[in-house]
Amino acid sequence: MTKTLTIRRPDDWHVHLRDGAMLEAVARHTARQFARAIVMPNLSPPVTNVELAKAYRERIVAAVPEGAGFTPLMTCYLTDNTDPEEVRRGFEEGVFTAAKLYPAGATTNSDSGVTDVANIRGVLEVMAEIGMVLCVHGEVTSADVDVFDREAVFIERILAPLLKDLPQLKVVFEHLTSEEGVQFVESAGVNVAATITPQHLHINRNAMLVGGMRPHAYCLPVAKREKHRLALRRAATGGSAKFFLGTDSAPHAREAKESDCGCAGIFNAPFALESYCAVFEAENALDRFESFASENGPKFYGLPLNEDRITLERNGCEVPGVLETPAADLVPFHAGETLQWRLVD
Ligand code: OTD
Ligand code: ZN
Ligand code: ZN
Repeated sequence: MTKTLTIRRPDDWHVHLRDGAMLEAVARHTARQFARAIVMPNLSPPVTNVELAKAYRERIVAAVPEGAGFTPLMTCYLTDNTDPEEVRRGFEEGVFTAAKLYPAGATTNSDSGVTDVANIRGVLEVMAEIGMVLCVHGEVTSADVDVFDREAVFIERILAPLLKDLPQLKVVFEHLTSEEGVQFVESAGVNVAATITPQHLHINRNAMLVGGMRPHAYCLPVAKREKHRLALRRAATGGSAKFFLGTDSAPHAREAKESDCGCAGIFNAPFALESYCAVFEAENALDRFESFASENGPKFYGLPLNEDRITLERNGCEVPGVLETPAADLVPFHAGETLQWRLVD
């Protein structure tokens, strides 16, 4: 008999849905798997105020197949000039679920990000006061810091001092990639949690660099040494409520990745649950998959749990080598592989 796993419908607490033709091409994949998703605001230009977020939310809803029952949760892109009262208003009106801190230059479309957290002190004070979540891209950008060390240095230089200064602030350390990150989140207060992507549970930096350069394994923060991947697997599958699902699915056209300066980002939305499920099975932790995927996130955000259920079947799932879409050819995470679990539609 085929093994099955039925769990509360999960949410994706970190996704890039893009805009225009790319949004049309990718939104369906997220909506098929998840009830809600925290939508990252790094469009060009970025989603920096309430009006832009409302309009973007409408475009997302229009791009999702009818009857999908999918709710996008919007985030505000913080800049050096963000008005604290705009953030408060967006949160109180139910437009913003969270705000996003991109250190300027840290990742795709982060040039308008924050150059010094001191510049958003007023915004963060308001967020701490109203209980609004700060989503953090936790990497420093200084040229003198090695790209593999940027997360650990961010903790030391930025995040630890920030939480000392504002101990009530709710922080999600996004796409955690390091053992130092895991230890920091575990030892911080209940107001600090983290998302973990499928790729950082599956691959270490060898996947990018051994046997040739593999642009489809390149994302930011970059995958690190094996010991970091193992720490992330322990964190995700260990039962702590501080860690939850956030795919960081970040589609780019195939030719933009396979280039002399390839874009960062892994497109994992089409088979995200299948990918996570493989990890939980390998770690003998399928009984903890539901809390990671469907409970810890909403509890941290103070949102209700989803009431409907999804089922995964263990009868094989072939991941295509490429998805041809009107927007672009997209190479998904696990391209050409067979995963064991498959989401039943
Ligand atoms: N990382 N690519 C992108 C965002 C993320 O840092 C991230 O959240 C992107 O393309 O938007 C990536 O590698
Ligand atoms: Zn990021
Ligand atoms: Zn991201």
